Amino acid sequence: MRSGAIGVILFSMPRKPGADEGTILEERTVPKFKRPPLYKVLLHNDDYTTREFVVYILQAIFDHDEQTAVTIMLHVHHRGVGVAGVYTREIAETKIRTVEALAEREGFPLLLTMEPDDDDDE
Ligand code: TYC
Repeated sequence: MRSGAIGVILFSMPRKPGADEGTILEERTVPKFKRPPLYKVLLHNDDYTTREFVVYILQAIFDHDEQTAVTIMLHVHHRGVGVAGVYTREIAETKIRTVEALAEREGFPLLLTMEPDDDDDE
C-alpha cells in the first residue's frame, strides 16, 4: 500500500429552510497525491564494452559505490542482463541517453533498456 497525504471529501445536503446546514452525510478519505510510476533501467551484456567502463558508469551515472557497481557488472556479465537502477520515466530516459552518449564516445556498443517496475506499489 502506498503511503501519501490524505484528503477528506465532505458532502452536504442542499440548503433548505429549516434543514441542518452543512450536515456531513458521508466522509471519505482519498489519496491526495499519486506517485509517478517507476521504471527499471536494465543493463545488457556484450562482448566488447570493458568491465572498467561498466563499473565507471554504474558509479558515475547510477550513483552506486564501487563494490555494488562491481557486483552489478559481474551479474550482467554472467547472466546477460541486470538492473542498474529504478527511476521515474524521465530520469530513467535521461540516464539511458547519457550512458549511450558516453559509450558511443568510447566506441562501446553498451545497451540499456527500461521497463515498468513490477515491484512498484508494494
Ligand atoms: N562482458 C563484458 C566483458 O567481458 C563486460 C560487460 C559487463 C559488458 C556488463 C557489458 O553491461 C555489461 N568485457
